[in-house]
Amino acid sequence: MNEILSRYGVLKDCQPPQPFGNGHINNTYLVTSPKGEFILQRVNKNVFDTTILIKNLSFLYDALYDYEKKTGKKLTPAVYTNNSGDFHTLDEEGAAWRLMEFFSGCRSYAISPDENISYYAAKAMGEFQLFLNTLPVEKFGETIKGFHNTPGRLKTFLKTVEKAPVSLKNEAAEETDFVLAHQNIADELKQVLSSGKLPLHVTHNDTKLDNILFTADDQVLIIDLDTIMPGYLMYDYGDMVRTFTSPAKEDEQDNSKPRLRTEHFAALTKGYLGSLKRVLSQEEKFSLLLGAKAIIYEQALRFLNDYLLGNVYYKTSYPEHNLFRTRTQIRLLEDILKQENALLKLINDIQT
Ligand code: GN1
Ligand code: MG
Repeated sequence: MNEILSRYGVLKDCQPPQPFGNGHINNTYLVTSPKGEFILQRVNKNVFDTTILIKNLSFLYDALYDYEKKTGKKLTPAVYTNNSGDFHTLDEEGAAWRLMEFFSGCRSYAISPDENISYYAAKAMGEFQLFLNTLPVEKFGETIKGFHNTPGRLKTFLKTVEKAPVSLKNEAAEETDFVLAHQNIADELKQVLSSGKLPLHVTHNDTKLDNILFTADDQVLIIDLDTIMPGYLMYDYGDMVRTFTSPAKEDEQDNSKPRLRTEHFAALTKGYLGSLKRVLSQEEKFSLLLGAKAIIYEQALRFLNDYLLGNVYYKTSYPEHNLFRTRTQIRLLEDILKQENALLKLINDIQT
């Protein structure tokens, strides 16, 4: 790591980096030097295509800094260039590192504590999307192949089930049955996407609540830009529904807790639609709830898939971690399915 640190002038005489944050994929550190505090991050090269990621993000950061200058609005923490003038530094294993601005006293949330947080977080995500809408889709490659291809995730899951050890399959029997019984969500999605009516945009694709920072001086900033690639708005909306509305942590073990809090659903919808009202098509608006169902279903599939594979993708603290995560997704999805029509009406009636 010293080799990496030495590439940044602002890190001269820094103290040893300290692990920071709760991301499931990358390694993040807080570094203190005489010049201040910084966030250092190593991108997981087993998950992301590093070459595509560096290309996407170099294009994005240049456009972003122009946009921020023009609009006077800061959207994300700044990224420092290294002593060769690049945003990313490769280590000897070929993994990309980056150094970012740190905001002392800033907050992020695993559970939304009140409706204002849900509203302002979604509003900021909508404003970020207005910037993403200025970018040409064809400039962006897929940093993870088929990332939000829900039918593709289902196929992968079916293959995993065939090969998984019987003991794990038995533990996860109920959850597997649920996933198999709800394949219609993937079918509905296929149908809507094949109609060709939904425009492909550059989207964030990982809009969970703790990827949104609230700084001490009331800025709301978007982080975790590695999954920015072509996608559909409904997935970004959907991941906000998944992570803002439940009063339970993603890995809550008490299965009576996950549910959809209607007031948070309304607040985030108002915030997101408020930012995007001038650019959102009618079809996109109709697709939003499907995005929530699809991404929660997909997330259940992904956690369960990882459990059956022996926990190879997400960071876990104990063997059943991914199984508990699967259960919270299933509970939340069940709650949404029970009130689908009311939620559709709510989206439709929101005044922005
Ligand atoms: C991962 O990196 P992090 O923790 O922000 C994952 C998301 C999942 C999320 C579930 C690249 O996000 O897709 O929705 O965990 N990121 C990747 O909490 O797989
Ligand atoms: Mg994150």
